Amino acid sequence: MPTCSQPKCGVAVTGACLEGHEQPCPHLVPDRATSGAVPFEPIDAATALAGALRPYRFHSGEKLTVSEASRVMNERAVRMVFCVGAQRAGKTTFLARLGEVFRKGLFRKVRFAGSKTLCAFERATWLATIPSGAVRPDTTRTQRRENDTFLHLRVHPEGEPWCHSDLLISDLAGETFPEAVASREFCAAQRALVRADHLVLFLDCDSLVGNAKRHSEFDNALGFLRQVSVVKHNPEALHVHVVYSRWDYVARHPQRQTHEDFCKLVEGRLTERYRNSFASLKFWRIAARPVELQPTDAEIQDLFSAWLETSPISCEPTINRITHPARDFSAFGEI
Ligand SMILES: Nc1nc2c(ncn2[C@@H]2O[C@H](COP(=O)(O)OP(=O)(O)O)[C@@H](O)[C@H]2O)c(=O)[nH]1
Ligand SMILES: [Mg+2]
Repeated sequence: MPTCSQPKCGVAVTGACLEGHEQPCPHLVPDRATSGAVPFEPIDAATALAGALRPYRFHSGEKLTVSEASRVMNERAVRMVFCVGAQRAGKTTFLARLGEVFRKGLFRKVRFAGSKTLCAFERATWLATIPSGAVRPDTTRTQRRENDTFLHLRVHPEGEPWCHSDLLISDLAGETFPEAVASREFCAAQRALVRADHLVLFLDCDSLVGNAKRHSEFDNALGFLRQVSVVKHNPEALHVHVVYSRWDYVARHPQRQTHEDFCKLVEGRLTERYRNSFASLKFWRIAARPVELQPTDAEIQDLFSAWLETSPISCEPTINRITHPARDFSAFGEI
């Protein structure tokens, strides 16, 4: 419908000209849709249909499921990190701290380039924030059903924004760690472990400084590494990082030296036993949320950088993606 340049004319609504012109009125403004002022692109029906049918996946922001992680791995090369240790060893807090360090731009050499799981990172940090109302910083307990779910991080080296690296990080619920130590079948069923490039084994310093728990903490580490060396198809490609977590329990202990010596002893025993079983075996001292001290951010960054130093498994698919693989959840290898 044409409109009129005269403000009081109702021709666009009623069709009646204000000045009574029967011929086309000189004040009329042509209808843009019919005048050809903005031409429409003719749309090929096949293209339109293909565009409409192509799925676009939105993520909830929560941890990725196995099939979502599988899709990410199918699209690009990914490093898989598997964190394991006793309940309350500080695994989730460590991951929350990683997210915080990135969010605050504190990382020295690496920059944040995206994450499909920002809500999950926020959730891990929430009870340490003032708005949460928690009396003191805490972390919600990781549930058993969260096993084989994944945090996602995409980063790039400082000054090289085109050079992306993707990481998927899984955190075994501490309540299931005793099962992992005791049962080979349980370990073999953890897809994050079977696919992992990096294993981060947490030894809780709160347990290491106590006579009652220190030996079982060490035995569990030995036992778990034994299971890993059996269930991994290629343990010699796995990088193992042993983290003395909640390190402030050692650092502010009156007998600090005694406990540091015990950690050295553990280090020696594990190295002697597993040096040749894995691609590498390194030890870290980390306090992600220490009492009265600063988080060991430098050590946390070094551990993260060590994950990036290894090459990711290439995802160049030689065959079509297998939508329901039974064995290989990266979905482009075995069925
Ligand atoms: N003293 C101390 N406490 C910590 C540290 N990291 C985490 N925590 C606390 O230890 C508790 C258990 O941590 P969490 O990350 O849930 O352990 P997870 O069960 O291994 O995931 C929480 O109350 C944390 O606030 C640390 O470096 N030092
Ligand atoms: Mg946890």
